[in-house]
Amino acid sequence: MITMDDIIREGHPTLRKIAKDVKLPLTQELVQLAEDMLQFLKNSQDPEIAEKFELRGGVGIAAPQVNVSSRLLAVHVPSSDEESDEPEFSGVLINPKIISHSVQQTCLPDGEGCLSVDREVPGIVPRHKRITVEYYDIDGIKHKERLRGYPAIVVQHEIDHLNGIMFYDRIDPENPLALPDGIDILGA
Ligand code: 4LI
Ligand code: NI
Repeated sequence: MITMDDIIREGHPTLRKIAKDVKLPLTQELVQLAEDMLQFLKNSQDPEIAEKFELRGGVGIAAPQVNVSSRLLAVHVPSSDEESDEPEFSGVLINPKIISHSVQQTCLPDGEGCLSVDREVPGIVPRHKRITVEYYDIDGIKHKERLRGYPAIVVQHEIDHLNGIMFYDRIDPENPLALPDGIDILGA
């Protein structure tokens, strides 16, 4: 299983590389990695497992964060309503590509965190409010998905990792907490 020891931290050169396209069908090695990454997210969100293995909670992880420079990521966004066990969005995205997006931007009210960043970096991280993303799943099936809100933000954060971009690269260094024009705050 993947634990925090497998996750590389800022300063590691792999986090700044452009990850390579994944060839389909996936090798058995990459199938295992993809399954392990999704399981890591589920484990990190389970209070007992997270405490036992000292996992930090996450809703997204990209292969470069486990030092594999391939265009593959996992997302597991739990349902916002307590009653439902159906996640809002969950899966492995291979060679993901944003094919269109809204002009309207949004951001998380409390900023973004990252499993590869062991500090708080305050600031507005502008993201597209809605995206249409094309990707392949573990079985090599092509998907086209329209996402909004939190899942859209998470997928953009993880696709950034495939391109060597860290969330704080998108914070205005002059005025980190100022809300630029055309950006709303998610949930407000
Ligand atoms: C434990 C169990 C407050 C502070 C609120 C934790 C289950 C921050 C938010 C979680 C913040 C779960 C998250 C992300 C933020 C903050 C990611 C806790 C896991 C909240 C996910 C990729 C940015 C994603 C909303 C500096 C590791 N995740 N919080 N940002 N949660 N989580 N990001 N921001 N301020 N990062 O971190 O997975 S996109 Cl579900
Ligand atoms: Ni990250």
